Amino acid sequence: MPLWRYGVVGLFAAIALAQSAPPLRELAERRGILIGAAVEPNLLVEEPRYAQVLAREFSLVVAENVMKWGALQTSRGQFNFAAADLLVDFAQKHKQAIRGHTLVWHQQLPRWMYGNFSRSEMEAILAEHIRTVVGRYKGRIAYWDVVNEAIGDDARLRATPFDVLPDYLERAFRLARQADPQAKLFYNDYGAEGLGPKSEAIYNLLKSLKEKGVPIDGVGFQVHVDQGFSPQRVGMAENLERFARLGLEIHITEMDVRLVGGQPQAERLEAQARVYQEVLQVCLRQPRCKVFTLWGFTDAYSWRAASEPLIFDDRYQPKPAYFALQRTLQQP
Ligand code: 9MR
Repeated sequence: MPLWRYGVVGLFAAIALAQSAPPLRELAERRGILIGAAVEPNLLVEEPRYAQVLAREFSLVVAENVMKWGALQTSRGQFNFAAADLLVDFAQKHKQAIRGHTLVWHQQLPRWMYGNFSRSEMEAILAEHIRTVVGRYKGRIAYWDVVNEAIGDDARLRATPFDVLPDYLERAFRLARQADPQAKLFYNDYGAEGLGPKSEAIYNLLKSLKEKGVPIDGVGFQVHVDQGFSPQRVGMAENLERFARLGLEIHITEMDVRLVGGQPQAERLEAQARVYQEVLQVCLRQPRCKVFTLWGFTDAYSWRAASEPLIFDDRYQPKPAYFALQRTLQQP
């Protein structure tokens, strides 16, 4: 029975144990993977505890918002890198790898992007953005989410302001490759963890990009789920395997697990821990799965804070989900 089940004393014992065990990043390194978290750089400055836990536990960081188009290029041709730079400097200081998120997405675009641009204007806009952003961090960002969520929940390509450029998807990958030949380039999406029409559409898209020689190195599965999620039920291992067979590297990119339903809190936390554990196991068993990233790390600053989806509570105490990851990384 897990220690936290033994009330307050057990909880403190569990915390002491967690703190005496090596941090997650060290355990992950032994298993040949990186463990990551999404970050809001202002908190690195404002909240010492946030920075401390992030540096101790994680070997990869990704910007939750500050590297999105709308944050970087608020008006055309004017780039604001202050917050993104802060994150990159922090990561370098703490020997953390960096995921860049994200170059082409239909959301969080600045208003000016909705102007009626001609094909050649859009060509120039896309090229300038990717060259400027990827070029700035050349050699420092290991992975870029070049394209995010291009396939809708109806398994078809979404409508975006980029559509005036029919080949915008492959063009974005080629531009990113030119701007930083060392960075590994990813397609990233949610709701595609298991077998189903959406993951099928993504599979077909990436397969055709690969066949055309488009420089794409990997696929990111976000895993925004709730505590009822079962990787087995949706065929997650089989799904990842078919992407692996395309020669793609696989990352878990944005995992969080919402608490739902009316069970007692202790049971909900245990169910949440099981979901984290099972998804990590799927990753560890897939030789091409190299990165396991959470969308934040403390419930205090989750985009879904009310449903407590992360592995530290809002006072930075490790939750059962933390211990589940710790245990799973230690299992042979
Ligand atoms: O967590 C991000 C939240 O703070 C933003 O308001 C939101 C804007 O749409 O984006 C969230 O992050 C998303 C990520 O960039 C892409 N995948 C889904 C994430 C959760 O919505």
